[in-house]
Amino acid sequence: IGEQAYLDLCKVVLDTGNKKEDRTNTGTYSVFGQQLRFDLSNGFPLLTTKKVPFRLVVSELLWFIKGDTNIRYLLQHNNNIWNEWAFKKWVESRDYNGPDMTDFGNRAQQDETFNHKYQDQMRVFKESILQDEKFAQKFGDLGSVYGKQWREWKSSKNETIDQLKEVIHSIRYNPNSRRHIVSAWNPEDVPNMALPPCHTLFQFYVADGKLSCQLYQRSADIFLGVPFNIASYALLTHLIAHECDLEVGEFILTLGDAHIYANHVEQVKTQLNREIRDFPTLRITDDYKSIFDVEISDLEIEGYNPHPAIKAPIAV
Ligand code: DHF
Ligand code: TMP
Repeated sequence: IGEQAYLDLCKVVLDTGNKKEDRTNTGTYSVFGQQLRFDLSNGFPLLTTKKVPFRLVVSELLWFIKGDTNIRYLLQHNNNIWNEWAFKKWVESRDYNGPDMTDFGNRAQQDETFNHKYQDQMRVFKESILQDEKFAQKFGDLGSVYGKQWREWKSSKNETIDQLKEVIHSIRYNPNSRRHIVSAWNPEDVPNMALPPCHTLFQFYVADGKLSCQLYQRSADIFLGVPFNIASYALLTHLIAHECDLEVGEFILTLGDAHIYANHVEQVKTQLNREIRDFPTLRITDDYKSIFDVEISDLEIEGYNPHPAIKAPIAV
């Protein structure tokens, strides 16, 4: 339960994980099929054994909720977590005429000269997204990713399905339903996404006046992605509970391929040597009407006293 379960999972993966090559050519230690549970009434699950930047979790979740798939909104909120996947589309396009950026993720880590060139191009890219609306439309969009599937799933009859609105309606008016599901995995659309959804499908459950949520995550970068995913879905559960006048229950994270990248092993070992602290508390200001109107300033985390951040390269 809680943060200890996360650290235990890290240990299991380091001790028993399969050594497995992967799409990014980084190499991983991996296990298949694991579950973490968080009692949301026992504090907000923002990990304390390293600092997890809550403001980035918030702006990413509000971006999903808006149905936005363009990184421009994230950049406007100084959130850089999706840059590499939009950048990749740009440098592979005909519009790009700078130095060759093939395999930039790995080369930037191995070759200092190349890294400077990469940083320069990334700076140009970010400025163009922020300052040039046309450019942003063309190269800031990640395709039919989360926001699109949550809010505007296109049916074969060309209707639009707002899964998030519908699930909130069913939680409120038919709480006992076993069909409170939102799926981001749209097989027809997967080829049109910068990255096929890692958090694939989630389900809500209401009992005893409490709202619980379970997420199926097909692929889990345990060191970088999972701490964000836990906080993000815990926050979503709080927002929907608040909207439906429910208390919060549990967040359950079920993992498919749960992996630690080979270049995160030292960082994970550092984290495993740290003492767990109490989880912080989430405060939602009471003046917003609906989840679709929530603003970043409506959400605050109190009593967060984590160990320092630990840097690690992300596999692209
Ligand atoms: N690819 C991979 N290989 N792993 C991921 O976790 C991942 N996550 C994505 C997109 N692609 C991915 C979206 N979510 C960071 C965290 C979550 C995330 C993307 C990136 C990240 O780099 N976190 C850093 C801090 C970043 C910052 O301060 O800007 C961290 O230390 O938590
Ligand atoms: P894949 O598509 O080859 O599985 O690569 C996706 C990588 O990103 C994988 O390491 C999992 C990680 N990831 C997360 O852990 N959480 C996330 O929210 C996202 C978007 C990605």
